[in-house]
Amino acid sequence: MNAPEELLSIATRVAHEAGAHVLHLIANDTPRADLRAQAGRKSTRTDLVSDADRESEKVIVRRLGELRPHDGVLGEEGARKASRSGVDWIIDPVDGTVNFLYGFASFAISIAAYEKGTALCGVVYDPLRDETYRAASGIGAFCNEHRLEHDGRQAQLAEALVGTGFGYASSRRRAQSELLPTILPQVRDIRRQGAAALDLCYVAAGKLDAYYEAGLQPWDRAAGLVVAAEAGCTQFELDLGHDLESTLVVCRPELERPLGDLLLRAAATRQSLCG
Ligand code: LIP
Repeated sequence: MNAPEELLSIATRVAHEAGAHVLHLIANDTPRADLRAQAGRKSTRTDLVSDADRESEKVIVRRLGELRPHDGVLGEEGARKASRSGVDWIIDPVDGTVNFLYGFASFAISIAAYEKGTALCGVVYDPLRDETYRAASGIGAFCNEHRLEHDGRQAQLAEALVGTGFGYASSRRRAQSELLPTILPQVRDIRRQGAAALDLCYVAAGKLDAYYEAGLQPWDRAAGLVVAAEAGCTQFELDLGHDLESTLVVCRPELERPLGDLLLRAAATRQSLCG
C-alpha cells in the first residue's frame, strides 16, 4: 500500500529521528572549526560532506528499510537501492551542510517519496527550530500543525522578497552573480540562506515570495517541491543560458509572469554584456 498519508507519517517520523541524531552530534558544542576540519570534499573544495550528513543518511536508510523494505532509495551521500514497490525515497540527510559546519542556523533533513516520478509526499525538518514542513498529494501542506496556503494577496514584484542560491562550481557561481545586477534593483531584496529545501518551504509558508536557483540536485528539491505545490505555489523551469540551463523557479502564483520575465531579461543582459 503506497497511500500518501501513510508515507508522510513514516517520512515525518524518520526525519525527526535523523534530526535528533544530528542535534546530538553538536549537543556537546563541538567547535565548528573541528567539524569543518573533519569534513570531506565532494565536487569542489567548497562542496563539503560532514559526519552528520553520512550518519543522518545511515539513520534514514536504516529506518526506511525497516518500515518500507521494498522501496527504493536515492540519497545525496551515496545510498542507492532499486525499488520493488514502485516507491522511491529521495533523501538529503542534511540540506545546508556548509551552514551546519559553520553553526549558521539554517539546515534541514529532507525526505520525499515519489512513485514513477509522481510526488507522493515530502518532509523538510528544521531540527534547530523544531519546524516540520510536510505535505502529501491531495492532503495539503503544513508547518507543524499550521496549514500552508496562498494568502489571497496580489504581491507586486517590486515588493517581493526573493530567495536564491549559488552552486559549487565557480563557472556557475560567476553566471549566477551576473544575473543579480538586473534582478536586485527590481525586487524588495534577495535572501541567500544556503538550504534549498528550506527556501522552497519558506515560499510555501510566505517567508519568501519567490525562490530561484540553477543546478539543484534531486535531493535538494524533491521534498520542498511537494510542500510548495500543496501550498498553492507555482513552480516552473527556465533556461537562462550556459551554466543556468535548468533554473528552478517557485513563487506566489501572481509573480510567475513578472518574475519569469525579469529572470529572462537578466539572462539576456548577461549574455549581451558577458558573452
Ligand atoms: C545546498 C543547497 C543550496 C545550494 C548549495 C547546496 P547541500 O545543498 O541547499 O540551496 O545553494 O549550493 O547545493 O549541499 O547543503 O545539501
